[in-house]
Amino acid sequence: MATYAIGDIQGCLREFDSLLETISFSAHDELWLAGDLINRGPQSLQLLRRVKSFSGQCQIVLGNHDLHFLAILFGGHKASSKDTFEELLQAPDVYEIGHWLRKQKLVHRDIGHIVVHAGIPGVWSSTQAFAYAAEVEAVIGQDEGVALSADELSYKEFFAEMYGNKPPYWEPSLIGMDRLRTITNYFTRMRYVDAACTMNFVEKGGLESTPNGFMPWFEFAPSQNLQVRAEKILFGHWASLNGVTHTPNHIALDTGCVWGRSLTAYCLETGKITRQSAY
Ligand SMILES: [Mn+2]
Repeated sequence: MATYAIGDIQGCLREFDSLLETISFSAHDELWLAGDLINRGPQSLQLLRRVKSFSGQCQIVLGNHDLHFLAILFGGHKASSKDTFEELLQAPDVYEIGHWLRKQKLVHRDIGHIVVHAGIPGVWSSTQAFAYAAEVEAVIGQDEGVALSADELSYKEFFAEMYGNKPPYWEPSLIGMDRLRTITNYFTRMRYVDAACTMNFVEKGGLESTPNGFMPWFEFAPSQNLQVRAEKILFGHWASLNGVTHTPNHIALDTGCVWGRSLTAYCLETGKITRQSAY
């Protein structure tokens, strides 16, 4: 039995299938998917149907593109001209898929590893990160028709108000949608942060193009009252890193398959990396 983490598939079903074949993925193995399962690539609908059929042996964390689809389906937003999941939105099973997808997590942890789409800010311990993720997961994964108190948000309200870059940094005193949006942005959109762990939402380059006053989130030095994180972090989202972080405890899984490069599988037990070139 082995556990494999795979980064941003973005609808690249053919490469995903080929990669599973190369690693001889079997019914005894487990798959961790680091989010952005869909969008920009060609087969979002078929990819989600395939992954949904694996549910017993697959851990999924949500990425910004997955949340974007949910915000269109449940939050009243419109697709943009760059989106490629029109077939998914028109599918007869789109609501079944959407309700299943919104029950997935933002972070998952096991055997000394954490998987997350973008990252975990250095101002949070792992325990805090899981508690904050649970606050968002409780809202977006809410059971249909559940009775809410006046100060509780529904999942539809969350998806309606999800977009935005503010507040750009964490404060424990944040409440309501500002709090949930900031938590969600750290887990699903973060790349560079400054010394106050303020997110930079503009730059998307690699390590060599780090903007002045910022650093990659995984180089943020935790404050003295935070323990050094015990787990290795597996993350996607940042294709321009092309798998390179220069730190042994942060594994970048997004190697830009949808941009014509490759899809990466990382074996948690052995550390072995397997790549499938884009077709
Ligand atoms: Mn992403």
